[in-house]
Formats: sequence, structure tokens, C-alpha cells
Amino acid sequence: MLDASTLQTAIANAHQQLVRAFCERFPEWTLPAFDGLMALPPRRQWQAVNDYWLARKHGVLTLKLKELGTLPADQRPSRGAALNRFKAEVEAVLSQLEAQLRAFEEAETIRREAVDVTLPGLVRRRGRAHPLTQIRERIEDIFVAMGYAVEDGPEVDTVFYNFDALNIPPNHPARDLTDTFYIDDELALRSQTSNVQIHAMQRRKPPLRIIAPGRVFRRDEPDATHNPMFFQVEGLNVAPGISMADLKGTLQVFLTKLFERPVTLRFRPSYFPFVEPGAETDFQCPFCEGAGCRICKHTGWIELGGSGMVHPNVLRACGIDPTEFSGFAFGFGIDRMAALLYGIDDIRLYYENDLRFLSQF
Ligand code: FA5
Repeated sequence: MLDASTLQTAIANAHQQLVRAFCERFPEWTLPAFDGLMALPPRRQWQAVNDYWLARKHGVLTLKLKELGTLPADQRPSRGAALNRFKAEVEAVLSQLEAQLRAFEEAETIRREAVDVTLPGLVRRRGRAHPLTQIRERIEDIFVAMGYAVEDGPEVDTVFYNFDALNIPPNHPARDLTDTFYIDDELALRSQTSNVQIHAMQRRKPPLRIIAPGRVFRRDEPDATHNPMFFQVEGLNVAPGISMADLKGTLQVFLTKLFERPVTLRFRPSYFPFVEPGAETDFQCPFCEGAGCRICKHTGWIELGGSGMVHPNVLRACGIDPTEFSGFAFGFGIDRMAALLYGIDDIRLYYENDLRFLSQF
């Protein structure tokens, strides 16, 4: 294959031959000096030779052909013919060199753009959904399959949606500055997803079935099971004749699908102002089937979250007649649920953005 220096030598030699031929045929004329040809890369070298002889203003042959007019009339035809013959030879030499130059440039392009299939490939590191997002999507899929709509709600909400409409009285401790992050007197970061119950009941007419996963904020000290910001999922089902039995059945189906094995549920009476009756909801540990293990702290039971029948005051605050409709609601923490499913013993790990942790999911 032609390399650059062979081509450079060929162009320089061709030029030297032209110079010699010119001097032999036109001994009375001297040629201008032309140095530094070998220092140029082949394409520029070719251009320089072309310009030396043929440039439209200062090319040697252009100037000589112009000079013909100053010669005596009887010398003009023979000189003109000789110069034109020489010019044709220069053009032929240049066009032959050009063909070589093209072949050389094409080979260079192919060499430059060639793919070396023996080189190691580039490994593209693919991202994936955060473990909490993965669990949230699984939870959504299970409830959507049961006919629930997925609702979104504001993370910053008014005191009305955070407390008043949820039947939380003005003196309730949950309203304290020590429990809730306030923006001002009227606005606070929601401390539970239950505010979405109110938005949903105002927006839609019953019957309605929704779940509302989202971020909530509490003035809790971070530890292995607490964060000041975490995720909950709220559930709400309002229709004529809804009872605790529907609540229990729904959660049982949900947990059975989530853990992919039959799960037993139990209610412990509890108090949440927006439900009556209210319950803490536990499920039998699916890992030891109630026998007691490290995950359920040897109690056989795991706490899911709060639940109950929507309080008539809450229905009324949303313009729903509690004599016509009843409903159940529940709310549980996604962070702790994911910790159970994945065997994570510290929920602070979710928010540290450590790839050594995140890439395991
Ligand atoms: C509530 O927030 C109620 N809104 C639940 C509810 C909804 C009751 C509808 C009745 C009807 P609770 O404060 O217990 O309940 O919180 C629910 C869950 O949030 C807990 O079971 C726990 O899983 C999770 N949780 C609470 N605090 C934290 C925290 N600091 N960090 C991580 N998870 C938390």
C-alpha cells in the first residue's frame, strides 16, 4: 500500500523532472525558486506543484503564455505551441499524481475508521429502579388488579387536609411542632398519606377505590426503623355496605400476593381520629409461619400499619352521607415493608445512595 512518504517523494520527483524538461526546452527562461516541498503533506504538496505551474495568476506557465504577446510575431506560433505542449504534459503528470493521492487518502480513511474487533468492548452500566420504587410498583400492580386507582397527593398541604378534615382535633399531639414540619401556620409537610383520602373523596363521587403511595415527613430521629422522611401507601374504599370484613379480605389478598404465600391477618384495637373502629394491623410472619424468628423478633407477628372504618365525620367533611356510604382505610410504611421483603436491617440505607447497596436490587 502507498504510504505518505513514498507519495511525497513521487510528487517531488515528478516536479523535479518537469523543472528539468522545462529548462531543456526553454533555456532562455529561468524558473522561480521553489523550496520546502518535502515538508508538506501529500495533498498540500500536490496543490503547491499545481499552483507553481498552473495557478491562474502567478503560475509559471500562465505568466509565460501571457508573455507570448511581447515576442516578435514570427516567434509566437512556435513558442505558443511548445508552451501548450508542455502545459499538457504538466496537466497529465498532475492528474496521474492526483489519482495516486486519492487512492492514498481513501486507504487512510479506511485505516482510521477501521474497527478493531479484538479490542475489549465498552461496558455500559445499566441503571435500575430504586428498591423502594420497585416495591411501590409491585404494590400498585396488586391493587390495580383488584380495581383500585392510583392517586397522587400533595406533600405540602394545608392544616385542613392534614388535620381538620381528618377529624384530628386542634389539641391533638400529632399537630405539635415537635411532630410535624410546618412551613407556616397554614401549611405543613404531610406526616401521613391520609390527606389523600380527603382530596380523593372531594374529587370523586363514591363508590371509590384508591391507593395513594407517597412521601411523608415526621420529626423522628433516624435509626434502623425510623427516618424523618419515608414512604407510605394509603388505601381507601368507599361504597354502600363496606365493612371490616372487606378490609381484612382485601389486605389478606394483598399480602398473600406480595409475599407469594398465604398470609394470616389480625387486628388490634387502636386509635386513629379518622377511623372508627380503628386497628393496628399485624400479619403472621410469612418467614417462620408464626413460629417466631429473627425477622418477627420472635413474636410470630409483623406490624403492617393502621387501618379502620372511615369515621362518619370524615365522610361528612367531604360531603358524603355516612348513612348511605361506609368505607375502610389503611396506611402502612413502604420502607419497612421493603426491609422485610429484602431482609434489610437498617432503613437508612435506602437514602445513602451507596451503589454497593443499591446495585443489589
Ligand atoms: C399512620 O400514619 C396512619 N395514617 C395509618 C392509617 C391510615 C390508619 C388509614 C388508619 C387509616 P402510623 O403513624 O402508625 O399510621 O404509620 C404507619 C406506618 O408508617 C408504620 O406502620 C410504619 O411502617 C411507618 N412509619 C411510621 N413512622 C416511620 C418512620 N419514622 N420511618 C419509617 N417508617 C415509619
